[in-house]
Formats: sequence, structure tokens, C-alpha cells
Amino acid sequence: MSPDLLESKSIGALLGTFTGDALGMPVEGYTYEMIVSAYGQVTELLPARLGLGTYTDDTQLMIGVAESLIECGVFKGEHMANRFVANFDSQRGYGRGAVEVIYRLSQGVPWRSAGAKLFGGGSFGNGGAMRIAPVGVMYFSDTDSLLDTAEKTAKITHTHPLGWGGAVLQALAIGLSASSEPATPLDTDSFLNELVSCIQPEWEAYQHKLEHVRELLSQPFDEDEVIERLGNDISTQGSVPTAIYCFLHQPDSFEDAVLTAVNLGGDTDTIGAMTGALSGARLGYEAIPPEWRDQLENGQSGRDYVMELGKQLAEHASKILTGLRN
Ligand code: R7I
Ligand code: MG
Ligand code: MG
Repeated sequence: MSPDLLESKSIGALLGTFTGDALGMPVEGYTYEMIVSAYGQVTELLPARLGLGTYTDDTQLMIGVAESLIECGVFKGEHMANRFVANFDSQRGYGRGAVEVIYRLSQGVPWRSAGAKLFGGGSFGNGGAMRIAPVGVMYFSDTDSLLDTAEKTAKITHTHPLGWGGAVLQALAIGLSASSEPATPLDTDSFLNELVSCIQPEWEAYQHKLEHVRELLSQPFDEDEVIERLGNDISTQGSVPTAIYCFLHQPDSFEDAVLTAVNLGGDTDTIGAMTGALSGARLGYEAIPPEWRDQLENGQSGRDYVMELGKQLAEHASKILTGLRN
């Protein structure tokens, strides 16, 4: 892969997360029917609580993952946990479990135990998966490191197997998207087979979900059936397969994939962010409509900063790619 394409894909995965998050946030929690009655369809960035084009916890945590991987060159749990604490802004709409873990971390609780007893057996919220794009990009050419790093990255906050397992699946899907040649049609069956082959017994519920994805892809799009069979909620198991579906349904259009995700309703910022990461990793950041890119917030830690992180991450990804080839 050319260095330019790798850089564009890396930026695309990070900016794709940001764009999907910003598109979905104004309607987060709306049902499909509520979106239809309020907007018909969401087709553009809408005014939001913190302003047009602003991001939420999804992007803020993804920034922390990227910063830590770039600075350390490898997963360092304490460093990444410290980035989550330093970046935390309570206005960005964090899940209550995540708020609790970040508070514990800020009080000196070790990162290995801060998320352990949340909700009894650890959180299965989608917060581990929504921030995972930098891991999928950096290790797209080294699957063992990708799987291991994604698991560790998610477990800082999400220790329920469905929580971290779904994050691993999403990271691998981003890695596969990053490896794909954008000018060649995507083989969605092989893509799903690769994902199924990494599923571990503790989170085998995803196998069934991915078979639903395969069946849905062979049928005409029907939002009710997608929502019923895959979900559109805040759980990892009810959102990661949905994002994978939205991407595989329209693998060659960032706009169509992400708008499909957002218009399903439910956890729209997060399913939008995860679909955006997958699409951006395949198509590169130029595939994100320029009018959307222009409208993304661009103050401190805004669009230009995220693009710079994407560039730096591509340098790490490139070293790993070349190292393996030598
Ligand atoms: O996963 P998390 O960071 O939340 C991410 C979501 C995204 O939609 C963001 O956009 C933001 O809005 O929040 O935060 P958690 O609190 O760990 O998980 C999210 C929610 O899932 C929790 O607040 C619970 O309501 C639910 N949840 C569970 N419920 C029962 N049993 C997570 N794990 C459990 C569980 O084990
Ligand atoms: Mg959010
Ligand atoms: Mg959300």
C-alpha cells in the first residue's frame, strides 16, 4: 500500500469516527419513527447542544487511545488511562459506567481494576468499541497484535466479555477495512468469515449476530428487520454488528453507510461513529463529504488535531507493516 493511501485511511478511520459521532449526536436516543417525524431523514449535520459539528465521548475517548498509542508506540495501560482522565469533559455525554471508571482512575485506582466490578460483571456498554479505531488502523497488518491490543484497550473500562469482545471484533473489522483496496469491490462474505474466525467462546454470541448480518446483506434493506435482528442500542452486542452491517451494505459510500446508521435511530452517535470508522478506514478521508468535514468543530482537539493524529498513527502503522515484511 502506498504511504499516501495508508495515511488517508488512517485519517479516514479517525475522522470517520468524529463525523459519524457529530452526525448522530443530535438524534441520539430517538427512535427510527421519531427521526422520521422530526426530520424525515437525517441528511446533514444538525444543530447540537454544544454546536453544529461537535463530538461526544466517542471521539474524545478515541483521541485518548490515539494519543497514547502514538506517544508510547505500543499499548501502555496506565498511560492510556491517564489520557482518558486528562481529556475527560463531562459535557460530552459519557455513559455512567465510564464516568465512574474515569473517576476511580483519577483517584489512583489502578487501571487493571478500575472497571472490574461495574454493573456486577463489568460493562457491556459500547464504549470500548466506539473508541477502538486507532488500534484497528495501527495494527491492520499484524492481526495478533491487533486482537491483543484491542482487548487490553477496551478492558480499561469494559471488562464484560461482550463489551471487550465486541470491541475486538470492531477493531478487526477496521483492520480489514484498512487492508482493503478501495477501488476493488469488497468481498463481504470473506470479510465476515475473517471476523467469525476470531470470535472466542466467552463472546460467541457475536457469531449468531454476524450470521444475521450475512443474511440481511442478501436481502433488500429493511430498517425494521435490521433493528430487530441486530439492535440499535447502547450495548456492544446491540450496536457493533449493526455498524458492521451498515458498512458492508454500502462499502463504497461513506455518506450512504453513515446516514443508514444514523437514521436507524437508537444509539445514533455511536453506531454512526463506528460505521464512519469502518468506512473511513476503507475509503480514506477524502470520501467524507467535504461540506461535513468543513463543519466539524475545529478548536483545541478538533478536526485539524484529529487529522494530525491520523497522520502520526499512519507512521506507526507503516513501520509495523514494513517490519513484518522484512
Ligand atoms: O459503554 P459506555 O462508555 O457508554 C457508551 C455510550 C455511547 O452511546 C456514548 O455515545 C454515550 O452516550 O454512552 O458506558 P457504560 O455506562 O459502561 O455503558 C453504557 C450503559 O449500558 C450503562 O450505563 C448501562 O445502562 C448499560 N450497561 C449495562 N446494563 C446492565 N448490565 C452496560 N453494562 C451493563 C450490564 O452489565
Ligand atoms: Mg457519545
Ligand atoms: Mg452513543
